[in-house]
Amino acid sequence: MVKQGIKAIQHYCKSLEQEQKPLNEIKILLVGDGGAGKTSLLKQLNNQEFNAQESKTHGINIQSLTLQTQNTQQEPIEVTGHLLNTGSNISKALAMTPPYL
Ligand SMILES: Nc1nc2c(ncn2[C@@H]2O[C@H](COP(=O)(O)OP(=O)(O)OP(=O)(O)O)[C@@H](O)[C@H]2O)c(=O)[nH]1
Ligand SMILES: [Mg+2]
Repeated sequence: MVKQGIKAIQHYCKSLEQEQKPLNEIKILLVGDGGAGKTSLLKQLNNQEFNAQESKTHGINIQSLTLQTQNTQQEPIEVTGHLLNTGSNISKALAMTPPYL
């Protein structure tokens, strides 16, 4: 392409721009004390049944859900949410981790 000159490179860059599409994905990290209700909140968002005897979460669980919303032009779009649900030990470790890491 370099041999073809600057015009060919500009044309290639322009074609890349046209192929760009928004990902429409968000990541949400749920942290909090053990028993705070993180898993229950997640189940509620996922239309799953509430369990008064919910077992403790170990490590990190990742669940995805699709949300219907609108973009800035008021057009309907789908956004995929990736919810990272942490157990209390991971929550504590994250709370002590500097935010720039
Ligand atoms: N009444 C009521 N009880 C709740 C609510 N959310 C959670 N609970 C109670 O609190 C318990 C613990 O909730 P979890 O969702 O497991 O809490 P968690 O933050 O995920 O806990 P870990 O996984 O141990 O970190 C549940 O089993 C319920 O008994 C709520 O909105 N209302
Ligand atoms: Mg939990």
